[in-house]
Amino acid sequence: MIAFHSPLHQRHAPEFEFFRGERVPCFETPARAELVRAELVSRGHELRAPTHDCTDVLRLVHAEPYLAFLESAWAQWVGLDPRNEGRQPFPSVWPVRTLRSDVEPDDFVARLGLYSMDNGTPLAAGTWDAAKAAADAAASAAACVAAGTRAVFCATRPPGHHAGADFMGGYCFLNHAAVAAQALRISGAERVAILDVDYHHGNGTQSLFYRRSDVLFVSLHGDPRTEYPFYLGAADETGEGPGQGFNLNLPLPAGTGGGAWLAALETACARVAHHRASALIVSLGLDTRAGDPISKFTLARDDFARMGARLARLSLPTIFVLEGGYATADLGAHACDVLDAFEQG
Ligand code: SP5
Ligand code: ZN
Repeated sequence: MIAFHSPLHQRHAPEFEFFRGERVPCFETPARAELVRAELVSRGHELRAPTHDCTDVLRLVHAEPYLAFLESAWAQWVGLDPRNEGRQPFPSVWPVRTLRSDVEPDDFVARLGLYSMDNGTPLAAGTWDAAKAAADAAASAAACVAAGTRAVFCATRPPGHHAGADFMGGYCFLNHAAVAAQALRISGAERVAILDVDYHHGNGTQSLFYRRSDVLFVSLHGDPRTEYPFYLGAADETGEGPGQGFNLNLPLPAGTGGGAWLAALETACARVAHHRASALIVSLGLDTRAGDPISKFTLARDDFARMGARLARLSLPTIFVLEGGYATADLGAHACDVLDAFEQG
């Protein structure tokens, strides 16, 4: 399978995040994409650097002020104090209900809060370069599929599915799956489906397409009553206005194993098939594996090949986009098990 990857992904390298009130090393590390890249090479997949600049598509997915903030955020942070070069910025205040979110404060940390959904998404010097390269990979993958390629994988990081029109969150900055979907629409696909199999609900992707019927969003994830991102992902979220009926959430309890997960995948695939899409985008989170350090499903190694085989039976041109997955040592194996089974299916 063709796999897009850039050395720029390594440049997003924050050191720590907060976990249970303490600083801990980031779960979302440069090593993740490197290990996936290495496994792709060893299994004979074809690696390519991104070929397309996604800028025009990015403007249709994300709000201009958010893009402007994100692109210059690190320079602004260091501009406040040269010693900030060795410090990570975190938001500490957010415009929740009753507060205004239509005015950009001058204060940097206040603006960071305006454009963040959590304090768990650290920014670093190379964040923009890494995320932009991942969005370029998504646009490049869409170009491949539009030209007739059966399947493409974006071996990219940071992940993207928690990022919305004007906010970052959940280790995500730019929504690459949404970029791929929008790029496919521009290149002539009338209907596109996004299937999100990450452990965490893809709140950003859902929100971007919630009022649209051309892009179906289907997600299997940990029940938000107990799992991140908590405030979106319930089964009664079915779309709004013209998008009514084009959003399907299948929340599953923490502890769900391969059998129940694959049964839910069957329901998800039936909905995708019904959409009669001309292409599929899979938000491929691999944090569903038993033992993932921040997630609570218990899929076994073999379940990833089963996933790939089932997705192949949809018989759709498919773009896989890497999302989460923090059991880093097995990440490449899990990704390639999905892709290899897909290609054999
Ligand atoms: C792309 C993706 O997978 N993002 C996930 C972001 C999750 N951020 C919240 C992490 C908090 C972990 N809490 C886990 C408690 C385990 N005992
Ligand atoms: Zn996740």
